Amino acid sequence: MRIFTAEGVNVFYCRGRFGVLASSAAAAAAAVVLACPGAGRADTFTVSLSLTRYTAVVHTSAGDAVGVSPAVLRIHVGDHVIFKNDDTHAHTATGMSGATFVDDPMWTDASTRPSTTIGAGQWSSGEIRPGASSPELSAKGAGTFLYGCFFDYSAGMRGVIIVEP
Ligand SMILES: [Cu+2]
Repeated sequence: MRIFTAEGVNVFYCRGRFGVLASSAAAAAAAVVLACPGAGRADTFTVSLSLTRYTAVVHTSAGDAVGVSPAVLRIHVGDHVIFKNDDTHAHTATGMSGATFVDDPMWTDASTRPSTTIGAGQWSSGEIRPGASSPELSAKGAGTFLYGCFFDYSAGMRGVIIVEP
């Protein structure tokens, strides 16, 4: 959620909606909390990784994806994501730049190093063993972020996370 103040008018943006507050900045802040359900509350989402379970090809804005559910996850800034391995061999969720799935994301061994945030460029859940889950990764900024499995990218194991303000 963000508050913009111009010419004495306070406009807020909250979970996909704009609103206007004509009161003072201090009162506006209090009003926004009431007007924006869930403001300041971070939600945690789980993405399941399994080439065995999710064989149906999902057409995303970035290209085709398999092995990830949901293939497109929509969250908000401040929310957290956990990747759970529901498969029989190890997977990762590793970030890449760009808006479409390239043929080769040019990952190196460092691309499997676990990070604490999801964002532009390189981030990763780290290697997740079958049945295990990654630590929580938090979304610090808005944007559309692509990722794939370090081991199974060429098999189409890919996903999209859309982080809204
Ligand atoms: Cu994999």
